Amino acid sequence: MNSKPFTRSKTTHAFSTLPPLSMDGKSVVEDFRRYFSRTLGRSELNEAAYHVYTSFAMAWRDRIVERWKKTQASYDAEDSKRTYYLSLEFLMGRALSNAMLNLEETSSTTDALQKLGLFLEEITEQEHDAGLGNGGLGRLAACFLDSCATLQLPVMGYGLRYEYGMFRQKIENGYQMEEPDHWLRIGNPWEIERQEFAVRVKFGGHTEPYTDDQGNTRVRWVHSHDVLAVPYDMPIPGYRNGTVNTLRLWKSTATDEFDLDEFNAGSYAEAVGEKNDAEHITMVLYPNDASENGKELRLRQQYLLASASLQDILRHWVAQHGNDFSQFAEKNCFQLNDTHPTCSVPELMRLLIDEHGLNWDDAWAITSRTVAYTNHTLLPEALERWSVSMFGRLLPRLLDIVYEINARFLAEVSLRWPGDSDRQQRMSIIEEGPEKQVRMAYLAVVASMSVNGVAELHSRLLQQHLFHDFYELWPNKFNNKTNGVTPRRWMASSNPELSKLITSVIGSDWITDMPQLRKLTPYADDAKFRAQWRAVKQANKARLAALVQKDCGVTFDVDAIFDIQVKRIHEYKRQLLNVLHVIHLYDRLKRGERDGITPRCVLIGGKAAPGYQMAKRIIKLVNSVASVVNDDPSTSELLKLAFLPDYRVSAMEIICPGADLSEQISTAGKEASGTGNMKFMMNGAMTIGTLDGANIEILEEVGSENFFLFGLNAEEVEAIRGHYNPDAIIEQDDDLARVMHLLECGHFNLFEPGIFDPIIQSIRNPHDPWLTAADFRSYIDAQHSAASAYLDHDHWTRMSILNTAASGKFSSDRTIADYNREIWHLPNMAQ
Ligand code: IMK
Repeated sequence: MNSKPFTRSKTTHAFSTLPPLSMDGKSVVEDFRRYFSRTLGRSELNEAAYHVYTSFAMAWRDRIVERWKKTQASYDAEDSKRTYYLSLEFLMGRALSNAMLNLEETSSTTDALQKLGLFLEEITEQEHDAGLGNGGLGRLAACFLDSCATLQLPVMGYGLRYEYGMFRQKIENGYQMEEPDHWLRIGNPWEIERQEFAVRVKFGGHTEPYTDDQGNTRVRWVHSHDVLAVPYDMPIPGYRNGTVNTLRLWKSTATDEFDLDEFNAGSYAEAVGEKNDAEHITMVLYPNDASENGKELRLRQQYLLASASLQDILRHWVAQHGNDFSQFAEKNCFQLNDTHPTCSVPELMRLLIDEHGLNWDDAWAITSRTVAYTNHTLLPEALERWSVSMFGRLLPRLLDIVYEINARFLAEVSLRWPGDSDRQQRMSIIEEGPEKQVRMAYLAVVASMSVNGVAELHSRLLQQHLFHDFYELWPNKFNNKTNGVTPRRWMASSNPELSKLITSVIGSDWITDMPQLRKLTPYADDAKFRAQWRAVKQANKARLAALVQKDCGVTFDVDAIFDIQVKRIHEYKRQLLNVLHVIHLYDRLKRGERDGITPRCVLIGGKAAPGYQMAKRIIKLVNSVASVVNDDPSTSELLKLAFLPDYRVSAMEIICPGADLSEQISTAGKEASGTGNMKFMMNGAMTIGTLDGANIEILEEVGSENFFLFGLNAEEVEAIRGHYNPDAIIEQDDDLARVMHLLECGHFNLFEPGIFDPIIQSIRNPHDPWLTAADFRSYIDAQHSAASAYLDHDHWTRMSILNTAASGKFSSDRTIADYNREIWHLPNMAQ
């Protein structure tokens, strides 16, 4: 690439010794004005809200860049061990308010802005969410980066710079409509393009043996169609500690070579067409959460990330150590965010062997000591498999290597279990059958030094079921890392009033030491503190009600219980069970049963994968039930239901502070962890939930008297299969029978007959994997307890305080400390 350094005299190092920028609000705002009027060339403040945001962000970026360069220089100087977090998704959300919080913005900024007639909140509102992820898995990656920078660990994220992030969801006539999310259209002030580090990535072609200068037989990958991967860096500031880490995102472009033959034959357009193909690779995020789709373009994305990132890391290694890889495994770690970046395993082998001349054993010793794999789901439909024929066509050299890894692995299996060919077949990385498949999860397990699940139950189920054979072979590889979320974004930034109240009684150290929240426990008995706590919650509910009014046109009364379920729409998450409860309440109200009914506002939000028909129908059902319930004057005083369109990170920042009740109602054994559950808990919501994922640990921390538990546990769910009879359950339960009758007689779809038949059938299906009818009764009972508990405001507020007080475990700082202590072993790098 064009990375020739600028010829310079000795005096030009003055470049790197610019005086530090002042953090004073007046100086920030001065810089903002200069960017606005001179760099962006704008004049009327009120005509260009977006440019106001951009120039304000640029002023803050300058202050981050100084710290960023220092941090990176210190990592290079120390030559410390590093971890690379490889992920196809980083759901970053907005950056500006996070940057201001972490750099310790002072109120003088707000004052200086106000002198110009500008309000900070209006400015931050202009920023478009960076929605480069689907849900929990992508947001976890973002929370982890925040914690790594806050704990001052040398960790770098590698991902893809999708031109289009998660689609924008519109609701028309109750149905989900998808619109493209062109988040970069108006520019992104938080990224720095680094053309000088662009790398070439190969696709297609074939492999051939050759003899090198020393007479060794080696392999080369030839006649490939190459694309160029260009990195864009985003800063990840730690919390008030001078550390700024890096998230490096790759954009694919064409190499600047044209097919000269085609070009000269007059096929100019065809020659340029190749450019187009290359640019498509990072065009759009696949919008599937916890399900795979097997498309070739997705495999191209996965390989682009793996190859570009590893080439980048090896280039950096060689620049510092030359071609000596003896210390590489001690100094590097690759954490795979699910199997999506697992091409990194054969790609690291390829680069070490083909490009750097190592032999197989040395390359494998490095790979199998540096790679670690996190599994994020047990759902079979989400386990990635690539057809061998497609894999070999696109990545011929990698397929050779995968076969070699498998052959050596199966030899190890047969030494451990001689003659057990069943087991060999079960454990093979290549699944035999009419269409041979590469099992990416097995490849990841075989190559990794660590395999972890994301909550205690999930990690246990991985060992007992999905990876049982591997657990028997290598019990020590397996471990748990219960997820967490960052308290900076999810409390300090999104709930400033609650944070202030907490800090007023226990000081501010909790922001980086969440277990300190336990000090709030005695304040649950303090009437004055409870009144303050409740006042904050009511104000947050008012803010949420305003959002619901604006985006749904539904009026929420802040004195009602706010009952909220926001997450991807998926059958296993059982939004349907939630709707059945709403129908049940509606039915009771219509029958005049008002005693003991607590006014309730139910909010459901989330996106359905565009190809997931059942999930889309559930959205339609929510909207249909909502219009009947909200429009009926005999029920709407006491019961409201709203579907919030376009649920995303910035919406959650308003939602979780205003929640009373958090719905975590998945079929036990199906939700690997959940992380929304943690955000609600920290902000003082009570959980109604099953014994699934991290709910179990939430219950353990807060105690069963402060949690509404219901439903079958994971063992009972497995035990019921084969003799589950939903029709009998419905017949024996009058409430459920009435709910089913309202659905079946078409009460919610009078003008669209039949549209909910597939949903009704799924509830009545004895093979319903999600067991909706099985948990109905205990769910209704738990909801009833929650409603009664809410009527005693004082008691509820007590429980709310105790939930926040018990939420310390669910900080991603704790999770990252666990990863570091047990897997990464990185030094703390105080700046
Ligand atoms: C999610 C899980 O569904 C959540 O339970 C978990 O909290 C979160 O990951 C973070 O660990 C997307 C996925 C996935 C598997 C595949 C794909 N698991 C999760 N999102 C594509």
